[in-house]
Amino acid sequence: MASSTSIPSGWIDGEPHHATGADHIVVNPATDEPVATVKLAGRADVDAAVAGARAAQPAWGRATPAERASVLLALARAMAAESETLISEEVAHTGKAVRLATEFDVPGSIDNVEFFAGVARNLEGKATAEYSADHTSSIRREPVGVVGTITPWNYPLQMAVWKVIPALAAGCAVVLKPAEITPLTTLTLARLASEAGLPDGVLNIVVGTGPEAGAHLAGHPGVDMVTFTGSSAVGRQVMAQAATTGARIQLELGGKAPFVVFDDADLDAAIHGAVAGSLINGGQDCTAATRAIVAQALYDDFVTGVAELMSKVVIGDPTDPATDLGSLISHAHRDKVAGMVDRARASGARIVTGGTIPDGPGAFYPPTLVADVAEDSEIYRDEVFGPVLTVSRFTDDDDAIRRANDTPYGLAASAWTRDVYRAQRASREIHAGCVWINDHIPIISEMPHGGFKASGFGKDMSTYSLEEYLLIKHVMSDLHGVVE
Ligand code: TXE
Repeated sequence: MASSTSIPSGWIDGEPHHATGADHIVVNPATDEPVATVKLAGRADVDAAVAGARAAQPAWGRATPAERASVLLALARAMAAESETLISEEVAHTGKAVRLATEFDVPGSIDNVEFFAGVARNLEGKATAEYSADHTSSIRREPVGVVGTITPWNYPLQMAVWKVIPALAAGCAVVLKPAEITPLTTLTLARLASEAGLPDGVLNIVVGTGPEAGAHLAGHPGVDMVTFTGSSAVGRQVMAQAATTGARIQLELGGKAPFVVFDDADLDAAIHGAVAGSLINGGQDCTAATRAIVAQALYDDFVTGVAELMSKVVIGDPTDPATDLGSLISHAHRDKVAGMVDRARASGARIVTGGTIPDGPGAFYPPTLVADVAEDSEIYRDEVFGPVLTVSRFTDDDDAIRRANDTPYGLAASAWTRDVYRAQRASREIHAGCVWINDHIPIISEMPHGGFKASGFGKDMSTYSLEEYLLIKHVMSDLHGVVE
């Protein structure tokens, strides 16, 4: 994409929307080169998008499941036909490795669209429930209405799809504000949806900043529900904004996933799982393995094995299919990651590998293993969101579970053991929305994804996600005259 490319500020009522706000330059963080320029959308643009969604929602809500499914299947086909565009845009504005975009972001997004096309046709209420001798009841499922969605920059396409598609399957209309630093694939998704036959106004995009467009959308009286993926701090602000209108909310916030290795674990599998699980998307993944908590007996071998494997990771040009790890999202974000590692080093933790910013352009940061971390240290407690894994020891199983749960977050976790009872105990006692056993990271459309505690509430993906976008209405009819 040429540096001079000017892109729309959004997609409203089935066509590109051009706002008049300040210019924002979308930068490729792997090269520091400009990718595109966008005029930022503001409050008036959000108002126009919400008005478009309100006008379009009733008819879309009345479309049959077959009609909605047919549009979603056409969208999936259109995404597959333009997957090269989606992949190159995703790599250009995030700096992520093309292999990840090719094997995960784009096919995962297409699969999610296909999944909800199927789910849309299984949407059932309940007829003729009998709660009283003189009445008959039915339970109707109705779309929530207009959904305002705010998405982050780490998986721009997948996050948009996870929020938008179940809403569309349920019969809602959507106004989506992507992170303004990664707007490309969200705009393409909206174009493809229109080309696939989605009625005008059912999916609207506004590319603006969080405090301006995002805050206005979250508190908009024309929005019935707000869904958000991002930081815990902003998630709380979004919740407060939505509270001003009483909109329903769903929040997927950060994580600090524990990776618990018991002394009977398959060490080799755990080492590979830790490296893959901590470096996924440069660690800019809310479910990434961040805290390895390892049995004393395996600790030294685990540290040596992980460091060795991390040193083999190929970091560099994201467009090269041989690259494992591209750049982080920005220099500012890399400075945040590097600062946390530097402070860990200064406070006595051992940087076993990585931990140094490489020379040259791009926001690259190497795979980093930080051993012997204190339980009260910043790097152990706070979300780093970079290719950084900490490792610490536990004494016994009680201590392992206590450490796993010793975090405000509760999104994802893994336990590594060959003992079925230990695995069962870990899966019951670790307080997180997802517990993997002997694996860390698989994400499949059927899986409910969403956290506990400071990681938010509600689910993305899975049939549970569709429930988020549906109202339950009880209709009760008096049968006097029919029933003696
Ligand atoms: O996220 P923000 P940032 C975590 C991760 C990362 C940190 C900060 O630890 O280092 O958050 O990232 C919009 N009202 N995660 O600052 O700000 C914003 O424009 C309404 C975890 O980029 O939360 C963007 O569209 N909206 C996470 C979205 O919120 C507002 C993924 C997310 O940005 C707003 C990303 C406001 N006042 C970061 N302020 C995950 N759960 O996967 C900002 N936004």
